[in-house]
Amino acid sequence: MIQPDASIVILTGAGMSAESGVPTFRGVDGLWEGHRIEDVASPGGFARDPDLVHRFYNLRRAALNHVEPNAGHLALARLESEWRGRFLLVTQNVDDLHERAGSEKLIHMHGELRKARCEGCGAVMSWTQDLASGTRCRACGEIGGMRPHIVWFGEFPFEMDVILAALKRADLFLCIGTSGVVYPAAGFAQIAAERPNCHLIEMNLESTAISRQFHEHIVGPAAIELPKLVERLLAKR
Ligand code: BV8
Repeated sequence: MIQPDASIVILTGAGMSAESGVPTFRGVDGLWEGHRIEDVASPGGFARDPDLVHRFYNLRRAALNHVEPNAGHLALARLESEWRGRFLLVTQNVDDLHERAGSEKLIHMHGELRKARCEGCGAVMSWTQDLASGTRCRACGEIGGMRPHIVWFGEFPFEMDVILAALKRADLFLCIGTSGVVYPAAGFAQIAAERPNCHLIEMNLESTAISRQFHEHIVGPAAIELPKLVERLLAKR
């Protein structure tokens, strides 16, 4: 029974954006143009072949111009705006569909496709065009230091302190559309479960590497199941 003033923490993965037409990682078997994604989305991969990595992100950034938030994104934005208790949405996704649906209490723990960062001066800036090795930093004017503002494999995810604090006081942990393979996100359910009365719900098309950690499983597409779950949660107020 989720109280109306309960504290909710939500984690989303690539399955959240699948019905918007954004391919999941498992969907491509973790490969892109024959490269293992861990090799492309890594500091080593960027050092070895920066233009290959820029191309990987340029294609995905450009694809964002042709996708829209789905009913699942809109349902989470509605829950945030109408929920009286604490609310935090943590996404592993680097697309901007949650914010375009209206979500505000949102952390992109793995970064954002539509942002770039200068390794020279550290500036993070909104970026919708292509990036390349010769791109000049808009802040310091240097060339050669620009990279996607993305957390690669082997790099530290963003705002882990805020996320861990929220998990430790969560009354409901809802995990949507993630295969539960990538850490530390895959370990969040275990942290939430340490709080005695926290209720854990997993929403996915299939069981995952972390399914056994959840009390409740909603099997089905997020764009269909999430609006129904939000309706249920808000009806109890
Ligand atoms: C870290 C940005 C230390 C990039 C991403 C060995 C060697 C080296 C490293 C490691 C190692 N073992 C473990 C590690 C750590 C590593 C890791 O976990 N590796 C894995 C491969 C084993 N992790 C890291 O390196 C992380 N950093 O550990 O730093 C640290 C430790 C603790 C605390 C602080 C620091 C950094 C990881 C971040 C990497 N960057 N993204 C980019 O996007 O290009 S990860 C990227 O892949 C995504 O962000 C996402 O997290 C992950 C893909 O996972 P999912 O989102 O789950 O997507 P997937 O396709 O797998 O699954 C989709 C699911 O949706 C499926 O279950 C499917 O059934 C479901 N679905 C599909 N359609 C729908 C649906 N569900 C509902 N409705 C639908 N319609």
